[in-house]
Amino acid sequence: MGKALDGVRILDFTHVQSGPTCTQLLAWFGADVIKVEKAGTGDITREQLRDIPDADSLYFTMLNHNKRSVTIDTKNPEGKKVLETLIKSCDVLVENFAPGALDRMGFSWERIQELNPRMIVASVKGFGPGPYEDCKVYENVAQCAGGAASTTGFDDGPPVVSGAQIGDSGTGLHLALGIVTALYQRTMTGRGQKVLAAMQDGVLNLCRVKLRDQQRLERTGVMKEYPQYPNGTFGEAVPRAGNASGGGQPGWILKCKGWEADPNAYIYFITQAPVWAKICNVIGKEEWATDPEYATASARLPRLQEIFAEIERWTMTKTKFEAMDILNKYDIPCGPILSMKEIAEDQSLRKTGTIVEVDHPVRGKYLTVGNPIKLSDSPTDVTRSPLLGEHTDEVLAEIGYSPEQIDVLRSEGAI
Ligand code: CAO
Repeated sequence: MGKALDGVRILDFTHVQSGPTCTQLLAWFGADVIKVEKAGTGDITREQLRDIPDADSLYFTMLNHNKRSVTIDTKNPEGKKVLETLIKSCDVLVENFAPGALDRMGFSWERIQELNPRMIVASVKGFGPGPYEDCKVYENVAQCAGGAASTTGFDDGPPVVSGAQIGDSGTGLHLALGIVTALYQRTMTGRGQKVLAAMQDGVLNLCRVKLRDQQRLERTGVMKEYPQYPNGTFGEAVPRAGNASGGGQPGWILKCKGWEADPNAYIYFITQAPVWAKICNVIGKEEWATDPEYATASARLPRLQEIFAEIERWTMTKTKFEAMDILNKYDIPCGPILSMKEIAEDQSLRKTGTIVEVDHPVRGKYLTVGNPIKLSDSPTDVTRSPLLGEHTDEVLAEIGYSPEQIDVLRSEGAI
């Protein structure tokens, strides 16, 4: 079976996390992704957080599947010529260098357009145009600048960053969508275009509900589904909401059996209004289903803490999986707090290809997260990340270089 992006060639100048997640997705959809790296060192993550000496780190291998690697010195005049040939033969150039680095290499938008007017140039930057546009940015900076940190954590504690890499992988996702959209527009216009995904913007897009709440707060001074209501105070900005649900159905994280020893023996419990009577039955508080103090969603809002404490008395008598089994029978929305160990061992995630075991010639077998997006006509086969420069000769031969020319380039240090 073919792949959705068969025939699309990507010149991949990405490094670290945000850019590589984007090009990895495109590779999984069938694009030929040619990763350009510095000779000798390559993507800095190859050696970061290493768990096996001299083997590419999991940081690198888990973000660079299904790609080819070429090493080119982009500051060497002959290396630049190789890149010019590559630019002419590719559809998309993806980069997440610090602001200005691509221009300093001599590959401005204008120059790239001269070489290939169909080229789409896609960039991740920390910030869009404005006071911070020249800043280098990493994941947590984006989480802080995009509104995630100020709205995450508990009211009596400092801002907290999320384990989910919404700044890096989140922005990579945004960029991937921008790229396929630009490819689609190119089928009509014949022209390439610039695609920019700023990490601050990507995080803010994922924090959309918090900007919603900022405006609700300014209008009403209070948000009744927040844990600050009714006893706490609201300030001028959206406060940290602990584990409250971000939507209209109140939820909280509750202890389950074994919580004293197991840091993840918890369940997320949502008191969804349509199943309120069933919740009352399950926890043995049948009277709450008809008591006007508890029977309606609005009557419950000032009593959420008391209600969750009562539900927790029930969840503490069950393991999180026992509680799930019971609650699911009644269509009560809930979710176990799964540890990474439990996720790694989950057989259903293995079956769907969301968790995949990959073999690597240097590091051996390891687990990775496969393609989370499943296309029925474009199945994903996850293949290992490339060794540094593994495909330099192969790719140069494809764009017309003879073995002798490749030898000369190598002796000049261009590749
Ligand atoms: N050959 C020769 N030189 C190369 C090269 C190659 N193949 N590939 C890259 N380089 C050079 C670049 O030209 C640049 O040189 P100059 O600074 O002289 O122009 C240099 O390597 C370093 O690039 P960089 O500035 O992007 O890298 P850094 O380690 O200093 O910064 C980062 C890293 C991530 C902070 C920065 O790239 C950035 O802000 N990127 C945009 C935002 C982003 O994606 N952040 C997410 C990172 S994941 O947490």
